[in-house]
Amino acid sequence: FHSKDGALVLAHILFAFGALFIGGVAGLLQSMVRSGTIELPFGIGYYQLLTAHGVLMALIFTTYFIIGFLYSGISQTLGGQLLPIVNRMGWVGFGLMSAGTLLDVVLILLNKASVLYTFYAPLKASPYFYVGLALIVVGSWISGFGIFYQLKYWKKMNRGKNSPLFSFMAVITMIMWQVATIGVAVEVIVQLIPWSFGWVETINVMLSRTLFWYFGHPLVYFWLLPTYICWYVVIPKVIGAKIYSDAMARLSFVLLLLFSIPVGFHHQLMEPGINQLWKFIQVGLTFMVVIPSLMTAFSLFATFEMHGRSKGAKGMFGWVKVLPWKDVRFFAPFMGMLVFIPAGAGGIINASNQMNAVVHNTLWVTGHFHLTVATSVALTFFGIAYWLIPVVTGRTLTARMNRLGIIQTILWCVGMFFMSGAMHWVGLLGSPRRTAFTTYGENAEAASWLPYYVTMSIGGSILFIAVVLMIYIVIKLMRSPKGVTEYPIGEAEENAEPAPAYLEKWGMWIGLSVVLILIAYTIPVMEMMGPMHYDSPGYKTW
Ligand code: HAS
Repeated sequence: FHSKDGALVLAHILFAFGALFIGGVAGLLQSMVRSGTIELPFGIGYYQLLTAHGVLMALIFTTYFIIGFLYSGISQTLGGQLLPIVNRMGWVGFGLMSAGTLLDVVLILLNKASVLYTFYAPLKASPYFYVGLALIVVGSWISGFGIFYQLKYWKKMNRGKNSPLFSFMAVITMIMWQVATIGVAVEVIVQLIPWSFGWVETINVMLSRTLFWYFGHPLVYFWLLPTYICWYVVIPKVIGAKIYSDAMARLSFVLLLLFSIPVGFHHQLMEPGINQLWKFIQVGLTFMVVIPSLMTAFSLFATFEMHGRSKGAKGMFGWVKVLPWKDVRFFAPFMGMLVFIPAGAGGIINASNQMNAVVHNTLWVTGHFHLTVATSVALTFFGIAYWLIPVVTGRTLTARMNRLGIIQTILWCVGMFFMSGAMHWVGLLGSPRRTAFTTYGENAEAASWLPYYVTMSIGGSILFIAVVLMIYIVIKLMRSPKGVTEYPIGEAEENAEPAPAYLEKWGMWIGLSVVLILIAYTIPVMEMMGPMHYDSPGYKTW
């Protein structure tokens, strides 16, 4: 692996794990402060810690890891080295994002931005928090443009050829990100910054939430798509199999691009200010975005089964036995896949209008995203780290680290089983998502939630141990013996048909995606900005 690209990738990955560690500490502390188990000095409070936990885990760990991983893959598959300008763009992106992150973390720690990771109005942070967010977004755009540029150059050099599957998927991921972040950029620049500086007195809360969720839902697919890249492209190579269908993998990514964005209203189903018709349309589109995930499940089962049969596996589930259970590069992402089955089912429940009324704003939702992003995605990213760190540092994964990695994965799953399981259950009993337990005082209903809270903290503590173990593994990986580690990129089945060229008509897919967004959003946004809306002075959190 080229050393200059390796340094860029490593910087992203290490920053990501640094964020995971601090975010993990904040996660443990917030649960203890929320339940009243401890009181912290300097009045450090629940919402402050919850903001630190959410921002560092959900926004910073993921974004850095993803950009590092995508850069590594395009360097590997598009010419074996990044163009010097692309490498520089990667560093500029990294620099801007890091400046924004440091500014935001300081403000959160100073309690000047306890506005949670969703940060929409009416909660108001210090204006500099929003400036930090803008830097993070602009930095990620520059990194994204670097990826597009590398592909454009490769295409020029390889006229008429399909781009390699990894880079095709990386480009789709970043196109989706660039289109989605326009919403949050407008919210931050046009609404939040002028309002928090005091240039305007009030803010249109409905619009702010809508612009956030226009970005917030594709944000979760920005976490999922790189996870799918690993499942589609890396896992077949790791287990010694072939990719079931290159064309189907590409099609599922195109569908994810089309349907990930015009669905933000499924986070706002309980909001009175949006007409039912538009909610109905966006729920319909939400069910469309489930289809590529079902296609992914089908492809993965097919890959595993065909591989098993090629090794002589018999019976309906004989193929399960021949999978490399002792290889953490497979085991960690596989556990992520397994968890994604109930996690996805939970998502479908959330998206169903009537059932959303039962679960919205309860701990069920927190349980849902700890299975999706904090298990399926996180375990897959850990699974990638076990080979990516050795690849970019010119080292090897030792048997001891592999064993520790398996233990880490099991600890994570056990901790999450208790924590997320209890969250789902107590959510159905009505326990709210973000309100401190103590708020409900002596209420008998609230008292019945207590055993679930205890289970949540037991699970959370196991997870904290697993975070510390992961950080230990990362440090050890940086010092493992020198050697060459292969970058695992799978190949398609020999008799597979090549992917049709129209799948790479970027202009057409971006155009279609914009049309769907306009259909889903134009009229409701006009209504929100029309004469019937009320602006709010907001609530200053500091
Ligand atoms: Fe979600 C809320 C609906 C997927 C993350 N979601 C959230 C929030 C987050 C989040 C962070 O409609 C909270 C936001 C906040 O702070 O308020 N979600 C869905 C739907 C899906 C879905 C329909 N969510 C995700 C993913 C996330 C994520 C992925 C992160 C990565 N979600 C919602 C809704 C809400 C919501 C509502 C709002 C709730 C509210 O009221 O506030 C779908 O995309 C899910 C499709 C997935 C599947 C599963 C396919 C299974 C596969 C694995 C195959 C396994 C194999 C191994 C092959 C259909 C691909 C098996 C081997 C064996 C041996 C068995």
